[in-house]
Amino acid sequence: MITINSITSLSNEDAFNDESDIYLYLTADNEKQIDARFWKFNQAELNVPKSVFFGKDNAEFGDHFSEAYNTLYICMNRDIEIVFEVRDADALGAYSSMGTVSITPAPSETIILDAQLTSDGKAMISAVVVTN
Ligand SMILES: [Ca+2]
Ligand SMILES: [Ca+2]
Repeated sequence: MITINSITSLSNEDAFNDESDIYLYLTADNEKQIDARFWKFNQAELNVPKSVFFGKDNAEFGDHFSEAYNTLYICMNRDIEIVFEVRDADALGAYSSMGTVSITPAPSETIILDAQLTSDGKAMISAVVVTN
């Protein structure tokens, strides 16, 4: 179970210091689970955590969810790698990576990312991953 609480931009990735248009690209075992269709926030101010709710803000597919939620239930094999990548969306499906956080939870483990810096320090992720 993966709950995404918030994403914070720490870097303006667009030209002329324009604010990043952040979304989360999440893979489990190299399979895409979450992308800009689920949630995106355009023009995210620096250092302001943005709460993630699927379908809200600037999600590319709009709000097709019956209620506000931010938890994904996926079937995971043991010891698979989950990669959280924060991206700045650009035109025509292009993007700039704002770094990754990678975890490989053990069975029955709870991993809490509490404003975890991404690999290049351009964003922070708050999320909780619980495995059975
Ligand atoms: Ca922008
Ligand atoms: Ca952008």
